[in-house]
Amino acid sequence: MRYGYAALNLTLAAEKVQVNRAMIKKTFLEKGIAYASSHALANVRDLEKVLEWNLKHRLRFYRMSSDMFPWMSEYEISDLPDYEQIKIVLQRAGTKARNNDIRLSFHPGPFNVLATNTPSVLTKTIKELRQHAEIMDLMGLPQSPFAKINIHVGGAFGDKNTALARFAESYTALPDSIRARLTVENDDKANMFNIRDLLWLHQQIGIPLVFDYFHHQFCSGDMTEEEAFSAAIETWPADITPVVHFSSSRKRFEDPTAAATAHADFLYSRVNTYGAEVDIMFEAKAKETAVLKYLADYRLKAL
Ligand SMILES: [Mn+2]
Repeated sequence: MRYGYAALNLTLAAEKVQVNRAMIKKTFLEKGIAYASSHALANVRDLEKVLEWNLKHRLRFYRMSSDMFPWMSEYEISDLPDYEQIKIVLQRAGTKARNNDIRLSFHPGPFNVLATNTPSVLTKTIKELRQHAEIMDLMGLPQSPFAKINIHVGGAFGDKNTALARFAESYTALPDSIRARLTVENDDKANMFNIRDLLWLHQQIGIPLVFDYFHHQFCSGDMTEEEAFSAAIETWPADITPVVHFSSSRKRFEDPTAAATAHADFLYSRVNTYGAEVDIMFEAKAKETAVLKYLADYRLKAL
């Protein structure tokens, strides 16, 4: 069982270790890819420091920031002036991950919609997914859902079946480096995609499903948590530990005025894995501090 968190490490951020140095579009247009390149190099160097910290605290699951390369949809990573150095650092980080059984993943943003019916959105989505896969390839991470790239289906517009069919069609045409890593997650809105919908997709194209416990409360498809959990983890290849997402309600535990779907800073209940072995991605706003508190609260030991 691996425990993980996403992108920002708040403890290290206080020491200016940062994996997502960004810039506004105007700055990017003025300063060009040389500036983006120096940010990217600084980001991947700090990725190494985050992995080192994670290892020290035995957190062997980590979602890398999609913002390591600012405005990457506007260029090719290999065109960056610091590409050779970036490559060396990424290789080193990937080797560290492999040698220490650290699982690394990505979760590209919601604007990546394989189910879109807008050709320009599909083109941009494929480029962005390809670049996520390229970073993983540079790190030497496996082309399998062990190094998963997780997305949502999106693009329902009131017609989920058509969107699922479009997703399947786009998926089938993807290059191996993306397709072999892609996973899909259940949504947090009743009119979006629940595990039942995604099971249909899995039957068509074989894509593994990431079960998000919190989302399931808003979009259950009339499945119990255990039914949805069990069905989702069975979609994974036998030799790869399934991933689940867990978070607590901000509204219920921290701020009654928060949106119902908002994630809390910390984690307020213990994950029920129904006896199965899974890797847990904690989506808590207090990041690694929330995970360490969770482990202490429930007297769990990360190995
Ligand atoms: Mn999630």
